[in-house]
Amino acid sequence: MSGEVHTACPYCGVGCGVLARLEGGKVHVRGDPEHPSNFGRLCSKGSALGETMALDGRLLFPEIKGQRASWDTALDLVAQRFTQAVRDHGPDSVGFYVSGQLLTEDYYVANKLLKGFIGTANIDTNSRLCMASSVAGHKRAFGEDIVPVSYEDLEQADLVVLVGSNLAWCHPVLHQRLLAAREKRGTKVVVIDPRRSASAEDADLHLAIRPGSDVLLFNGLLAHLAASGVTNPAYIAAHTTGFDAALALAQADAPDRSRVAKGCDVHPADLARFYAWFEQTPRTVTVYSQGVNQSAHGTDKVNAILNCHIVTGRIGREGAGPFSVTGQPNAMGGREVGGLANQLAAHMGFAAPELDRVSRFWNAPNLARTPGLKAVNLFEAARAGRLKALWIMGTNPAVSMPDAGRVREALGRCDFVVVSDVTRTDTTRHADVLLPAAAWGEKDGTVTNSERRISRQRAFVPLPGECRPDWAILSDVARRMGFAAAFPYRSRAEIFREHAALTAFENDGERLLDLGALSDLADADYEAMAPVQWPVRRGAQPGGRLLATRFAHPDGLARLVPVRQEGPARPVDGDYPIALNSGRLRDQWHTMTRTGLVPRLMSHAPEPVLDLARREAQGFGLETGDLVQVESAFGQALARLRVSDAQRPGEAFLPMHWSGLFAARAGAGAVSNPATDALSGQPELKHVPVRITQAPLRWVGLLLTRRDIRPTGLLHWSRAPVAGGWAYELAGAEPPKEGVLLARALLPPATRDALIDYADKRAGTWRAASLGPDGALAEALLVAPPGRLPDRAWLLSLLAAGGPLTPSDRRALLSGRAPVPMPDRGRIVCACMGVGLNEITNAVRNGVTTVEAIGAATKAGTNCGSCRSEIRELIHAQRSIAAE
Ligand SMILES: Nc1nc2c(c(=O)[nH]1)N[C@H]1C(S)=C(S)[C@@H](COP(=O)(O)OP(=O)(O)OC[C@H]3O[C@@H](n4cnc5c(=O)[nH]c(N)nc54)[C@H](O)[C@@H]3O)O[C@H]1N2
Ligand SMILES: Nc1nc2c(c(=O)[nH]1)N[C@H]1C(S)=C(S)[C@@H](COP(=O)(O)OP(=O)(O)OC[C@H]3O[C@@H](n4cnc5c(=O)[nH]c(N)nc54)[C@H](O)[C@@H]3O)O[C@H]1N2
Ligand code: SF4
Ligand SMILES: [Mo]
Repeated sequence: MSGEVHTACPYCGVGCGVLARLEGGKVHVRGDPEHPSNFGRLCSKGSALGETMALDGRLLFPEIKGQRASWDTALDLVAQRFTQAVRDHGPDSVGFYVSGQLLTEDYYVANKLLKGFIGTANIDTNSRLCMASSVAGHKRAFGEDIVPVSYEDLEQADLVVLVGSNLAWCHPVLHQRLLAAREKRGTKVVVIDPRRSASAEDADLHLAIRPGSDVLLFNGLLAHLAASGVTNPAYIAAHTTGFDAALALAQADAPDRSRVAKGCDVHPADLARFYAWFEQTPRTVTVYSQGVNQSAHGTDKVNAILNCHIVTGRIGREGAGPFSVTGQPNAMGGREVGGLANQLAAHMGFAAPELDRVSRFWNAPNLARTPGLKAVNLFEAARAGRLKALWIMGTNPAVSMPDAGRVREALGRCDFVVVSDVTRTDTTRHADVLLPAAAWGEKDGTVTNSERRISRQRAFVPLPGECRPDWAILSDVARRMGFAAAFPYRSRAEIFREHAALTAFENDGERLLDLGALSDLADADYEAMAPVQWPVRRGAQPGGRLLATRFAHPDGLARLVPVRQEGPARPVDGDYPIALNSGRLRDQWHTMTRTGLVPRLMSHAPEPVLDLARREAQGFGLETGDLVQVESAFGQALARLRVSDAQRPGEAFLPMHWSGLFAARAGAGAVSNPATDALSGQPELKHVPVRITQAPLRWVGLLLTRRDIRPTGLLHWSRAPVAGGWAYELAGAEPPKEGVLLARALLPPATRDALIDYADKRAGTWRAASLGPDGALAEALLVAPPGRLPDRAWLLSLLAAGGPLTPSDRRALLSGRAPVPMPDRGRIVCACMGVGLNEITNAVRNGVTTVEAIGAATKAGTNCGSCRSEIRELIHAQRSIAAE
């Protein structure tokens, strides 16, 4: 244990405990066996954390207009420009756009500075794209944004319903906990998702509903529960209001089951099975995530689900409850401090008594009195010139916002843009002032996970360059703007205590968020703080289930909210006939700023791939491997096509991850619709009508290089880190001769003459390579007509080997033929053990038939387990090919 620091994973909202240690200049991580979120487990991303910590590409110094500047100059400028904008145009002319990846202390200071002292509520967060509909739904039903359940409930449930949640890939350790519990108690798992996701692969029942038809499905369930007599009249009478109206609208929406089956486009028998299981299982947990939230009717979807739990009294009890899982490591912490534009602070809003209370607590006479602009409107205000100064922290809106092209335009037009980040991104390109923040492993503070558990993230490496933690940067700007008295912070502990005190301030139990017992934590206790679930009231046991009988509305009753099924913000039509869905891949985190640097994480999905339903692929004459253009009314993207039986007819899926640093134009953001839910302001990121056409390709290429470059002038490129450097896929619409010139221009001028340079005019292929001064392969470039690139395994092995080439390798480079055929492992399926697709399918061909036996034969799936559903699918697929 010596030298190991207890910290928490900076990726998903599961909030796994990590033990990290620096040894021999390398960071080693393992799961913390004592952490109650993961008990020692980590997923593929968490286990690769040590590989993301190299400093190349890190921002190490402040910059003004791209030139290095001192902290003093940079912060003076930020303070001066924000002050000037407020003076000339009023407080609403400035804004912050922050992130669920900030620590609670950072978040608290940002919120207090803008709402309390600058005097505008124009602070919004990437949680607007993520959790806003759940927040709005919780507030409507419960009176407060409360997640009532704990992870244990998932293990104690007999039925787990995953709605719009790909838990297997997005909350992998929680999913592994669920699967382990299922082994013991036979839990049934139902997945409700238009797409056959990895989670659906593992489920007992998958309802591939029509996108956006969740309200109808749950209205039908509510009507069914009422008709079958499992609603709980005593509970409804004592603890809720609105039952009759909610039921009446549900019955009008879903008069009979066949109407629901038709509307949701699922088999009536499957629907009946789901309804019967739900009806018969008191211990039911419904997990929901972005398939619910990221919709123009996300809030109604949330309430449709909550209604079914409330009317059966299945809330706040062992093994029962609705469970909105958070995405980011500190999405929950951000909601606690009030990082959303329509929250004030500490679960308080803008009602007069709350304004009064917070302004007295902060001693802030200038407190913002009304909600501020939500993300989409905030950027629109910047585009329209109303927002004069914008500070972006810990998020990459140029990639992750819907209609991202318009957001880039907004960033270009805004007078003054400050970006705090740890690395260069598509957003930092627009920064007037760029501030280098402390990254994971360097920063220190608290985060709250999906089950309301507060954990410490601890530093275990020194701050590199001139990096500083976000809270310190913000406090310095606050002081420079004249608010020194309110921002005296010298440590994170001081900030945390103040935040905890605010949650308990004049709180006689009406706000469930209460961290009162932590408000006088000594510095040493803060340093040593063990994970703790809130509430942490003075004189009470911390944590536990919430909302069994008392809700946070003033009358203590839950609201049953009548909701009606509505269509998508923009339906498909003749011009844009395909419904495009978007979301996550197993081994990538968001815009790839960290996970995109790790070869073994990138190898699961090395290229941007669009999954398109077989029916449309056939109709359009498209095949797996084609490069396709995806166009919506908002923008376009280019990706490799995969014909998919996991998509419903008429539907396609594009990962959200690719940014301009990893591909020419493969981002889902540019294509996505900025239309939002009227209540929550959350955009409909899961549905946009598109058309899909073949890209006009005349040549393709592969560049292997040790350099980190960003090609320009090409129709298409994408890249992936590989051992020893990068692999760039290139493609163009020009005649191959011009393609060669374009591709060649990517090589460094100095080495262009020192190339092995060979063209086979008849075959239309061309290849080049150069060696570094050390005699090792430095660059290799292949250009060929589409589909004709030679096998690359050998070239990749040369780049990986790194040493001087042998004479036979040199001869082989000249001849273009590998000296010995190299086995191709194929795309990596198991990232932990590095096992490729071909190794697994070979094992199946040799008669291996179970996931366990694949593990024994190849080691695949034996570490974190997140690839096991994919292995199961591969076994099925291989065996059905064999059976044909
Ligand atoms: N590997 C990985 N894990 C992550 C992240 C990551 O980047 N990578 N990010 C984290 C974050 S911030 C978040 S928010 C979570 C997100 O976690 P999830 O919400 O589980 O992930 P998504 O892939 O965005 O979307 C979930 C599913 O919603 C489905 N869906 C689309 N439309 C509908 C619909 O109309 N109805 C229903 N019922 N389902 C629909 C999609 O097909 C998709 O499978 O993941 C967290 N974990
Ligand atoms: N089409 C489509 N778009 C989506 C989604 C989708 O499903 N489909 N999902 C949406 C969701 S749920 C989310 S949460 C968003 C996520 O989208 P983003 O928030 O834009 O994604 P990240 O890549 O995580 O950006 C985080 C940035 O913060 C930086 N960073 C990391 N740590 C720190 C720190 O301590 N301090 C500072 N200052 N910076 C730091 C990282 O380098 C990175 O640039 O994307 C949304 N966009
Ligand atoms: S499950 Fe989430 S928190 Fe746990 S290791 Fe994986 S990414 Fe990190
Ligand atoms: Mo998210």
